Amino acid sequence: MQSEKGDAVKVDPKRFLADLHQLRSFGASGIGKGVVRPAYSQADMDARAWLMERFEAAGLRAAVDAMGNTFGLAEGESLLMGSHSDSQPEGGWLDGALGVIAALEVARAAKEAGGPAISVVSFQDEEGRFGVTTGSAVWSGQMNLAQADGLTDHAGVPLAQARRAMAGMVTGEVDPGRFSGFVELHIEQGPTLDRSGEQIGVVTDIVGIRDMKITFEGQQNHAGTTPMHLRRDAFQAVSAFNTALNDRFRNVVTPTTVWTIGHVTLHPNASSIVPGRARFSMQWRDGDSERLDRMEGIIRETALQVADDMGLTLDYGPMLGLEPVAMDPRLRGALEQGAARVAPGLWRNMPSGALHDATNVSRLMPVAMLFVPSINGISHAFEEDTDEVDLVAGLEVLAHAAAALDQTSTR
Ligand code: HGY
Ligand code: MN
Ligand code: MN
Repeated sequence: MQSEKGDAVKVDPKRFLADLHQLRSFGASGIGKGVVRPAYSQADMDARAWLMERFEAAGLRAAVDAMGNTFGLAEGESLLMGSHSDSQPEGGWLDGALGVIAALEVARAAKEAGGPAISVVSFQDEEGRFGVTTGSAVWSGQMNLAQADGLTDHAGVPLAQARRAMAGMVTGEVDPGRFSGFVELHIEQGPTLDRSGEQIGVVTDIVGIRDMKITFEGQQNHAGTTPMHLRRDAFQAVSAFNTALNDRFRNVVTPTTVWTIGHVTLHPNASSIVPGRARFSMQWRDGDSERLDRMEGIIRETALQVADDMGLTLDYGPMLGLEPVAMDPRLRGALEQGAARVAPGLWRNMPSGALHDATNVSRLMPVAMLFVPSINGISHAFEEDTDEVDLVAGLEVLAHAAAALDQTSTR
């Protein structure tokens, strides 16, 4: 009997949780529930092979595109649900994985109930080992495959080389035209819901991002015999740049603007050598494109001034970016209805400070997202976790939305 509009698809929380823990076993770090499952790693590919089996067992057609985006396809037109199953170098067990397995459970339960048609996706390299949400960026046309192939990870491995490991799994391209929209369940990865004691966040919009590499080149030298005033020390340049930037951002940023220098490589990275080269990641995020652009100008001016003042050269890598995006009102409304049913008085509308594949997918179709709390607001760390009762609540809201958005139901 097909689910009626408004009532939820009848999901099986036990089966959902069992699959979620099974996915965690691929790349388990052995520290807490953490995982190490970077894009195209063996653990990532094993997890995708397992997902393909689960998709087929759920009556979906498994498909993998050239980037390694892994789909479970319902027949005909369907609503797409999912997220990503690759992780950060030190990842949590739920970041991305929750959305993929919750989508699988809703799709499976819907299939068992005779509808609605739900397809599932696990995008590749959402965590940006190579870029910024690379798999969905290529699928959505935000960048082409050749551009993606030219991206390299911090170790200098080109994406073209990394994805060759998955070549045997590729079945062909998946046409976005078969999907009526995309809904992504994700952990909040921040403190809001955890602090408020609420269970569900219905996302209003996703911030924009800019991400680039900056290199200062000075003079490698002896750490004992080189007087401080004669040094052209690349680390000192990064330090001076960071101090100046924090000061110059003061009148431009808001309390929700963020910027991060998360990866720094010093060359030759030795205790007794003045570093001649420093290459670092510069990333900033905000809900306003204008502000992101203004921050870019300040970053470039400040880097140039530091290089001039300290007698170093300056080089930029490619800048990658995504604009802020608002969620689709109709899909968001279905999530709000579900939240009100599942967690009355325990849900809110909120922006996403984290980036998600939904940003890219919004170029192709209506998208919406919902959050469940992250304990202590921690994510991108092995300690990332969420109470099981909240995981199941998120699944049930997704199931409500699937029924509410069902195009074919008569009522
Ligand atoms: O960085 C992000 O916002 C996402 O978790 N990759
Ligand atoms: Mn994620
Ligand atoms: Mn992440």
